[in-house]
Amino acid sequence: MKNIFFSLALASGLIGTVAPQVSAKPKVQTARVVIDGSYKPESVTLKAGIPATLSFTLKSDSGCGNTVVIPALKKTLALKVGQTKTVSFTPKKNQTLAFQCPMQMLNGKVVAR
Ligand SMILES: [Cu+2]
Repeated sequence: MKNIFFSLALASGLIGTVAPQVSAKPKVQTARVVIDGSYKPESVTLKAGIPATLSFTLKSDSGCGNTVVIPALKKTLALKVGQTKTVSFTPKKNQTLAFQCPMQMLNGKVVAR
């Protein structure tokens, strides 16, 4: 990645005018959803292009809400009370990812900007 940037920067004459930003690690953004009969919050906003970790914590027995389905990621998380499970992905710009119970009675979403 660094080499590619360097070559591009050289080719486009950027070197000398813009200092390359070489960060040690890519940033990771995190978001949490608590399931307590409903999703709290029901809508999560993430930044596009930055790796994200989204966690679901089951606070109380929420029936079929104990299972979270994220169709866009082909993920199904089965939770026990007190348990937290996470999914990791990199949201794309203007992407909306739904998360829901298997019967789609509980509905939440991740919006990437
Ligand atoms: Cu349901």
